[in-house]
Amino acid sequence: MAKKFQNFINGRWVDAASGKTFENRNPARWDEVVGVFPLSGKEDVEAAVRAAREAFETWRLVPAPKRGDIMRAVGDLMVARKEDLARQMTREMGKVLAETRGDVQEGIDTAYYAGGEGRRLFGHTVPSELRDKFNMALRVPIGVAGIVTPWNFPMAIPTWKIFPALLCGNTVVFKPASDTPATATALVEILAEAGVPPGVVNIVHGGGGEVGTAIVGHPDVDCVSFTGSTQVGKTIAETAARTLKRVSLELGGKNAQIVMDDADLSLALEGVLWGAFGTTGQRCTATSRLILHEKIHEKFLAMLVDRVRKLRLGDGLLPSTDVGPCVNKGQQETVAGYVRIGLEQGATLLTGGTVPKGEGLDGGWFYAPTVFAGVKPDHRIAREEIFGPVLSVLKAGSLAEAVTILNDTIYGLSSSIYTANIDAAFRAIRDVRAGITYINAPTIGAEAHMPFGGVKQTGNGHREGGWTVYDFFSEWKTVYVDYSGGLQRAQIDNYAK
Ligand code: UN1
Repeated sequence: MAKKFQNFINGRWVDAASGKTFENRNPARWDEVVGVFPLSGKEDVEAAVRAAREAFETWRLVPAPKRGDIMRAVGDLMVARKEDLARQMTREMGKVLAETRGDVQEGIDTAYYAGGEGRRLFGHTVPSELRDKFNMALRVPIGVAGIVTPWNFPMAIPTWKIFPALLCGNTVVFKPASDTPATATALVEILAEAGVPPGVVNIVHGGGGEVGTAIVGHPDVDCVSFTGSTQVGKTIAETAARTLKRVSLELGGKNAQIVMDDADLSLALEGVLWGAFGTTGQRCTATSRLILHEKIHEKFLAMLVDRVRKLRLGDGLLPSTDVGPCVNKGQQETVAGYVRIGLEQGATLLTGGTVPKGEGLDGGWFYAPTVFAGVKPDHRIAREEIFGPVLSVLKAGSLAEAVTILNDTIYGLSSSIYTANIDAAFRAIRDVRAGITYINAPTIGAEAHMPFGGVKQTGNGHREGGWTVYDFFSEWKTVYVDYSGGLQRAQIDNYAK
């Protein structure tokens, strides 16, 4: 019998009001059911929002340093359970154990950062233009935060949002991706165990159409933080606009790595292998395009294809595996669809392009690591996010051309350049339009204490991570204290004549 999971509403574990459920399966071994989860609907969201609203009135009064203590306890529990969390995560979404351990570690880092922030949450004191008057601006919580997260970073991304939201004094209604509900549940168990009071964090499992839409549209949800596709992000922004709620969107990417002719090619090779095929290419930050200087184009391609052919596909729990499966059948089909489009539009398939067969592969949603060369900037595989193990290689004759190609996308999340030339590196830092630029490092590898997010249609201007996410989850309250005992008039008294 598969393990049965529940929603967590107002401090109690409960089934969906409808009693309906859905299964979550291992993408590497499709016959293995990881768990059975509540298929929730509007009613469940209603109950969760009500609980969060009520709990807000007490949680907002808990001193921030005390909330920080709870965050540190959360971090300690995650450290103690790191290995179990990582294994469960690999079982439910497929990426290799080294990466799921990294995913949990990103959550741990975020917890301890939030712990410290409890004693900061700095505001400002500013001189008043009038005598005997004191001006300050304080951070105050917003209210109920709706948190809607994807399956590719089942622990890290929820923690990026939930920990700062809580630390600022908000309460949370959390809808995790239906492909990774077990990791999300484990996170909520930890929060409850660490001392987060009933109603402060609520989890409602189910589909985006039902549960996600209900959260985003709910008038009592004050802000929404979403990571996922650009298409869904736009719908969320439209829906949220009706109640004028604040929305943070982390959406698609079409990230590129440039390799200049003066680069250390073996370093650039390790970078692109990790950036393009880590997490089976299923990262918003994945390297989806490789822009090679024409002078090293042939040589680098030969080095690349040789290594890509040697990548070992398999169950992410096995130490021999380099690349795990796609998260589900739909994602595998999307990848296969883009490979067909690449061929139709005239790109050259150098390796991959198949659903691999063989022992350990037949029962999962695997796709062979794929490299296309001869890709033109107007090809769809150079423009659209694929979210799978497919790398499109383009050629450039100069730094300026490489940067123009890199920028020729509706997205702007991550970017990378390999060069030994410091001028080229700084020109790239200045001219590349992306939220994140790596010099001599791959497009993936964001650290929890740095701002994370993108420009153009990757987002709507907010940043997660580091100190910047605290701006999203708090409001500024401006306070004027007049201790003159009389009426003082700004703009007027000082300029009476
Ligand atoms: C994502 O792809 O959605 O930099 C997040 C990275 C990770 C986070 C990725 N630390 O690739």
